[in-house]
Amino acid sequence: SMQCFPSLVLALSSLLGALALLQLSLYLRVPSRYGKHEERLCRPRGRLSARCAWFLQELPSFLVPALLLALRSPPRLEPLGCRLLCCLFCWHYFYRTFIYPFFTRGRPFPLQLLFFGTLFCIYNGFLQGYYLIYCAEYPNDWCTDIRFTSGLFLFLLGMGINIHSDLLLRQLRKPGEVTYKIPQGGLFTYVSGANYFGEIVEWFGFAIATWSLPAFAFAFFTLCCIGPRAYHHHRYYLKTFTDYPKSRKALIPFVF
Ligand code: NDX
Repeated sequence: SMQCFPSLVLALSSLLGALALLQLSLYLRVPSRYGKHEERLCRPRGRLSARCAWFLQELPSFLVPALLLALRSPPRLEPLGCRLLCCLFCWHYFYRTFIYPFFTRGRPFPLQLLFFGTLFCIYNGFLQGYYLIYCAEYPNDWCTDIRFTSGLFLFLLGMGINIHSDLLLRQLRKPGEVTYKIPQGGLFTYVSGANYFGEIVEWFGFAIATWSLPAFAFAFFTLCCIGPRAYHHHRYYLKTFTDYPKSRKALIPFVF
């Protein structure tokens, strides 16, 4: 049966960090080409409905750690911290896989990015799940440690912001509509990328709660992936809407 190989965790986490840097260098100047940043607007070939695409792409991030957790033999019952943290990860991806796609009103998603996105979700789902189920060691009172409690608080806060902001974005469109409007309300009052801000807070919270290299690597990847995207969204809005709120920042309220 499977066991923990610390060098595998180190190698996969380092590669994730390297991918994050690659991503930063690729997408700082030009945005990743999906959603409002796709150049060829009406090219139906090579795209899949947003609903199918987000479902397929995010499914492995839920399935892989959930299976690792369920199939581990002998089942790991101690410590509680590991299973709890793995469940938090799965909980987010349960939302992203089974709830978010079924309500999205997004435009069809490019197949090529879908392919890489799916690979990424398999990779990261395996890394986070494998580490928590087979490698992580926590003292039995980890659940009362300040890292666990403050990390969990940030995770929940970020998740709340992320889900609320996803909802506000969706409500900007009627079903079938594909136009862009100025997001209003919630954290969009302060930043253009409120959903991204929530997601970043969420994964840094998760990293603090797990206090692990894989989770910090993933939080850093998230920052490098959607941080630049928030900036490109912001620039798009400023260019498109002359009445765009002047005080609004790109990603971090009052700062940037
Ligand atoms: N999926 C994470 N990299 C990504 C897919 C793309 O979950 O090759 C990472 C994720 C993948 C990426 C994923 C990994 C890296 C990839 C990248 C593609 C290239 C890149 C593979 C897997 C790559 C290397 C080189 C390393 C291999 O029509 P529309 O779609 O624009 O409509 C939008 C709508 N909307 C509006 N409607 C009306 N008016 C407006 N003004 C509107 N503005 C937006 O709202 C959408 O339907 C919806 C949300 O749009 P948007 O653009 O704000 O968010 P989006 O980027 O689609 O993300 C959706 C959610 C969001 O909550 C975000 O936080 C989360 O997913 N997310 C997204 C990306 C990555 C991620 C989380 C993470 O890293 N944790």
